[in-house]
Amino acid sequence: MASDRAKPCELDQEKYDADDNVKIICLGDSAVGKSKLMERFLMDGFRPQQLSTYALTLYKHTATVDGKTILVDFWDTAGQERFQSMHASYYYKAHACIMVFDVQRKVTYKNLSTWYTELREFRPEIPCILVANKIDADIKMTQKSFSFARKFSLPLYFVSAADGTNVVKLFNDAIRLAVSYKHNSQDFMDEVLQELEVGQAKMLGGLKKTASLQRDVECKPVERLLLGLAGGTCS
Ligand SMILES: Nc1nc2c(ncn2[C@@H]2O[C@H](COP(=O)(O)OP(=O)(O)O)[C@@H](O)[C@H]2O)c(=O)[nH]1
Ligand SMILES: [Mg+2]
Repeated sequence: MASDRAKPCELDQEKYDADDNVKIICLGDSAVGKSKLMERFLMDGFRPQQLSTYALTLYKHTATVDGKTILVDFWDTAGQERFQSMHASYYYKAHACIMVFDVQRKVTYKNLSTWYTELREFRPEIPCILVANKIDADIKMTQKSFSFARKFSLPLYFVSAADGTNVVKLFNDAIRLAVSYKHNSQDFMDEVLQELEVGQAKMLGGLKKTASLQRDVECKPVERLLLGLAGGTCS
């Protein structure tokens, strides 16, 4: 853990109490693709603010949710995750969490439990999205079911920062979840989980009818996402 320092002015976190401000944090092992995901989402005109003294990068973004302008700060680590732990101020006042693992490195999936435990220590209630990144490198991984997501009822998104699959959906959903958490509402999380469940049921039904679907290349990002949850196959 980093040592305690005086709160820097760039990090005035009281602003996150304001109605139109949300803070979304990103967790996961080194090199799972956290920074690349943010850069991919914010590609057009992102303004990363490197606060190297604090092992932190802030990505500022403006979103519109239900007609309201929302100022989003995405918090990204700058190496502190190597120590498998973040400073308490990283979690402070966060409204949602994006937790990433790399489908090519099993250990990053195993380490999710350490990250999740620490997250819940500081933020017991905030929405958390689980992200399986780098599916471009191994598309078969989208057919696997990852029990960690089920165990903690976390929505699971299969994404690729490299080719952009599901990235916009992931971040837009994270923003909506952060806003609905702020408004004390579970509604959008229910919607997200229901969407995944319906997709799963449909997929399982489809698989009963058709033993083999020969359309891997036609899979749309959202289908891939649902396929993984269904433990189904797309080829
Ligand atoms: N194939 C592939 N490589 C990725 C993807 N996302 C990130 N990477 C690579 O993984 C490495 C680590 O990415 P980075 O964003 O720095 O990880 P971080 O430490 O979690 O922030 C870099 O070499 C990236 O180019 C992806 O979706 N697919
Ligand atoms: Mg990084």
